[in-house]
Amino acid sequence: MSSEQTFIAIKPDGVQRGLIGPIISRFENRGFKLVAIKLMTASKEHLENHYSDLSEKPFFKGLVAYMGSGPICAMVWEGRDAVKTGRAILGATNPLASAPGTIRGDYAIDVGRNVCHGSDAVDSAKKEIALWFKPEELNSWKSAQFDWIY
Ligand code: RTP
Repeated sequence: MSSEQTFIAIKPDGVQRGLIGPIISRFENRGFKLVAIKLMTASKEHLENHYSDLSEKPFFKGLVAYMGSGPICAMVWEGRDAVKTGRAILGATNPLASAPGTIRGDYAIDVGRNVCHGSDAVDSAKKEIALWFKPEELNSWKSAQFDWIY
């Protein structure tokens, strides 16, 4: 089974609204394997680094302030097509365009409070995982369920 990893983060609004459990369940239920997880209040520098490709956007300063306003639940999930499927589970960036059944389509209304983040490409997933986690925080384990999911 060819497998990849993606970085998924429950943003401060998702944590404050008690959505950690429901969001984790969606990834577990779909058949992905949790490889790393931690609650972390990120510094301004860390978030500016994470969103460096958006630094020229008018919403950048507000985005960094929002993301630093409380703890984030940072995770790494693994499985077939984890990056692309992870984005599909999250839904479109703007919750008004997110389909019902997606996380944003079910739990959000405002693009500036869209509950969760997911890597948009395999390369960015690698960079984001390296930014948010030390190598020793990534768990390598065999999920017994994989034999039944794949
Ligand atoms: P994310 O990185 O959070 O998963 O979001 P994304 O790839 O779907 O979207 P991206 O364009 O990278 O935007 C990052 C985050 O910036 C906020 N945003 N605000 N017009 C606005 O006010 C606006 N546009 C984007 C959102 O929180 C978005 O998730």
